Amino acid sequence: MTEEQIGMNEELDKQMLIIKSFLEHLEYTLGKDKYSATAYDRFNALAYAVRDHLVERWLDTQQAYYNSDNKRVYYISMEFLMGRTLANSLINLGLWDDFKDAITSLGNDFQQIINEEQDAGLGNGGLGRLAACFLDSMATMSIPAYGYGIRYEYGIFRQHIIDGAQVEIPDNWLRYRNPWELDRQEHLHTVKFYGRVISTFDKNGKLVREWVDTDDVMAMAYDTPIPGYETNSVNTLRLWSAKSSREFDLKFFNEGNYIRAVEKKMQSETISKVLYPADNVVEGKELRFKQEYFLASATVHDVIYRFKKKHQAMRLLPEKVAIQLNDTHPTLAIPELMRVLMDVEGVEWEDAWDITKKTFAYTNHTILPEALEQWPVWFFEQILPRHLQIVYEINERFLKEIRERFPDEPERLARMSIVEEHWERKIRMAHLAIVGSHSVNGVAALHTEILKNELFRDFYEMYPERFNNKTNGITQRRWLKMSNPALSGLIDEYIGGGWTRNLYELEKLRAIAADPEFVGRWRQVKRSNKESLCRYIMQHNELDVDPDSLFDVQVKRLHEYKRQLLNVLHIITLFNRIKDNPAAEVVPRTFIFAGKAAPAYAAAKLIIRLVNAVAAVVNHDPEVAGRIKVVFLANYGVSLAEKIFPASDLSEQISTAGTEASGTGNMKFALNGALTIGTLDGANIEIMEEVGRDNIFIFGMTAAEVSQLRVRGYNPREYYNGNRELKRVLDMVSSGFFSPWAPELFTPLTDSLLNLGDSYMLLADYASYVACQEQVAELFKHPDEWARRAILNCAGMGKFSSDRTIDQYAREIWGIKPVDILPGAVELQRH
Ligand code: B1H
Ligand code: IMP
Repeated sequence: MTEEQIGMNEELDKQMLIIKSFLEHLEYTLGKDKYSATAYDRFNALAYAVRDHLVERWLDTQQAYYNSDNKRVYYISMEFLMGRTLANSLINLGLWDDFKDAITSLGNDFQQIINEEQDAGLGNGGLGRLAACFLDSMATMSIPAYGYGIRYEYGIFRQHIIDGAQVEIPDNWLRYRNPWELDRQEHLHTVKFYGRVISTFDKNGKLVREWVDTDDVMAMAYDTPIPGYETNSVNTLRLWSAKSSREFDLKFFNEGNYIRAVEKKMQSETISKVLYPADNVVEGKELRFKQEYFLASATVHDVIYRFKKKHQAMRLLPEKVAIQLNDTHPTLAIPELMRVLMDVEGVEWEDAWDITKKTFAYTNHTILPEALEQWPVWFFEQILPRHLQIVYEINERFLKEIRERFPDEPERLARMSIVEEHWERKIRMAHLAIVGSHSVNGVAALHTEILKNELFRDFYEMYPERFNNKTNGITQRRWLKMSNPALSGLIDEYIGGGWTRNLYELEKLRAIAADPEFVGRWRQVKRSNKESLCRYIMQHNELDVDPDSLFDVQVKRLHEYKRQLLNVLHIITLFNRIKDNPAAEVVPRTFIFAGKAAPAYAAAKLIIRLVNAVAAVVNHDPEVAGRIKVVFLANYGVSLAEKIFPASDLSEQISTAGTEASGTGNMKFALNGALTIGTLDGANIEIMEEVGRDNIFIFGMTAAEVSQLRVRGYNPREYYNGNRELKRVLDMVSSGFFSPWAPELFTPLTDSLLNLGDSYMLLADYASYVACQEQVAELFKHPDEWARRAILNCAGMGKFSSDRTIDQYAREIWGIKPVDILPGAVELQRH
């Protein structure tokens, strides 16, 4: 046989093995034959076949971590927005082509099977997706890491748009099987709630606390393997599910009330039922508080259990364990570790506190006041009485420290106290997180400066060495290689595939950004991605859109600070200009929106209705003649995002400066060759630094100007009265031009701008936004120049790989080194 023939034979063998595995899973795991198998069965059979490839590396990885005994990191987060897993796993394993060919050869539509998978939507938006990107990067970089979260039975709701309004449908994603998870019946921890604390003395005369008469809930582990890209490392995402404890409440039995006893057990399982669907807003509900403690407690148990397999002395904990808190949501882990160290392990306060501070690090993701967690003291009194004692003691010692450091500034005590004393007493979770950690980081340079100089200024003055920045990033494996195969293929052809592991290699594109052949190919790719999105829009919105029009896209959670409404004001402005002068030359644009509003957030839901109402008018106006169209795509999530970014020309990142901590969608757009129109907010600033001021459309006030204007006194009416186009637009909205059937429908929106202070200063930025959009339109008339700048944007994205972010966390916060996983090295030991 020739070498070529041998190669072909090996390929065939590989394919035969894949086919065999797929068919066996269909038959033996799922109990189906080709007659009874549904499309979803085929997806599951495929997923199991892929999972089999992960398991060996997974066991090897875990064993290698155990043997090396390197320091490990625990990333605790209330949210992991993973999206789909199948295609991503195949790409990370390097098995995409083999599986595609094998499954297609059986007469299946591979893409259709992939589309059968449900999104794992266990998160709201950026914060949850960041956690998912971090998992990918940590595995790719062979960092011994674990994700810890909650296995919500219902993820983020599915959004339907009915008569222009959002309708929420429960996301019962576990109703069908989840082939990626393995339940770990043996990893079961008891989480205590309620009860009371008794103090006694042990035989040495030492004061000991016992937390008794508790209501217990079991936390059961479900593990999902997280494969790295082109590596043997497979890490673990462990999600906790609430199960009732085995002991029934004897009281009910004695009363003969068996059903009541079972009911009570069932109630405890509600803890992991549902994800709270508000992004950047806290809902101060008791169930949420219990969820947070449930995650914190089960995870701390697990950390200690694993640590103790190798070590006895608790003071070694910070040398072996780093715990990263994804915002304050898991901060109860701090008093929980203190409790376990003292009440269970017998460690003295001073040592326990030293261990705790060295172990924990806290990431802040927002400065919005409505998103800063403060839990009523009475929640603690009832639900976590022992933790309240501990938090009080932490606070007393902390206040003493402040008094010593700043003896002449008594006002500092109230400002910095962990306990907020006004009206209802509350625990400020951010203060607890800062005091109990050795590191506090923001998620973009500007955001970290705001933390240091404004929100946490007092703390920065006291502990300057704790504060540091870690600008967010995204994984290029999912957000370019997987979701935009045409563009990644083109990039590979010109500069090779090294960018998948080192995103800075995209810099090589700079040299060919004006190369006519490359630019031509680049434009073809964008055009064909836009055509697929057109087909999607036709299917879902029954709207015909022009793939040659400028795709102007704002996709993200609906929130007033993100200013989708400012975008709408611009659309109406263009509409008016066309109506005034139908013959004028207009650059055709398709405005694409997508995003979910928190179910209780009335203003955000009304903005969705306005977008759809404006769409109804604009899209069918004969004078507009299709030159501008407005589309709201329902049910934005990871999978829809993967379709939209590759097809976008213009990325809208228009939050009021100083409000968006970082943003990560901004990075995904630019990586896929969209130009950004944005304010100097969050990571937009760093994107501008990387791509160059000439290659981004910046408008509006800076964060400093926003603050100054607020201090001077902001009067939105000045802008309204001073700008005829703006006045006309707002008058149309408030007078029912877009809602003749209910003329007052949208007045709450104009009221909030004109009469309630326009908190996010849309009116102040309107003129500058509209002018900037004129520059956008002008540039779009020169498609090669547009493409050149888009290429330079892509070329400048090196910094925004989550690999870079994770490398900085690992070196600068965790002190953790990678552990190389040699394939099969430990296999012999295992058997
Ligand atoms: C972000 C949140 C958030 N910041 C509270 N804060 C939540 C706050 O359920 N809750 O109670 C949920 C989410 N989410 C986002 O984090 C920021 O707004 C983005 O700017 C940032 O890019 C992202 C990741 O750092
Ligand atoms: P866990 O994450 O602590 O459950 O452990 C995961 C992996 O660590 C196991 O699958 C083993 O590979 C390794 N491991 C844990 N405990 C032991 C042990 O006692 N001996 C050898 N390997 C262990």
